[in-house]
Amino acid sequence: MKKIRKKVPLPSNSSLQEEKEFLNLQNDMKLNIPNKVTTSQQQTNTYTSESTELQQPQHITTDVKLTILEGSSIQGNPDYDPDELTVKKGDKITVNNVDTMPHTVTNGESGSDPNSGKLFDTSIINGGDSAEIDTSTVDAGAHPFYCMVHPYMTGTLTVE
Ligand SMILES: [Cu+2]
Repeated sequence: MKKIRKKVPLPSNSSLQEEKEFLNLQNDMKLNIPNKVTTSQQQTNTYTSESTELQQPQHITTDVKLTILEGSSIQGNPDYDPDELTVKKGDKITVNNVDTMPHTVTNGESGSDPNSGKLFDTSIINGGDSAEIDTSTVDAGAHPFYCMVHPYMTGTLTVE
């Protein structure tokens, strides 16, 4: 019994050492050859995927800014900046009213347009406040918009 107990740990130790050496060999092999290749492939893939995402902006939701300029309430003044805004469907538009007067961004030609406010409508944005337009539910196309308070303030939102 004693002899067996002494003999049993010896081979198990040696086999453990062999396993460790074998693992070390495998690690060495991985480190020496395939890992270096993998590392450079990963770096290449990272750059490739980044440039791919940039080339396919429909997968990225962009935060687009629309500014209601100071003095917009006075007819003839510049109002929406930009007047013609183009976004990808799903983009979020942040409307900043930097004027001191309340304004809206409401789809339609005017208040008498039967579709007025049906595609998007910020409702009243007080001076200095902001609002958001979610374009994920807006059909592709060119949509005129106006301000319900000052209907001479007009612009066009194009959703691609
Ligand atoms: Cu207005």
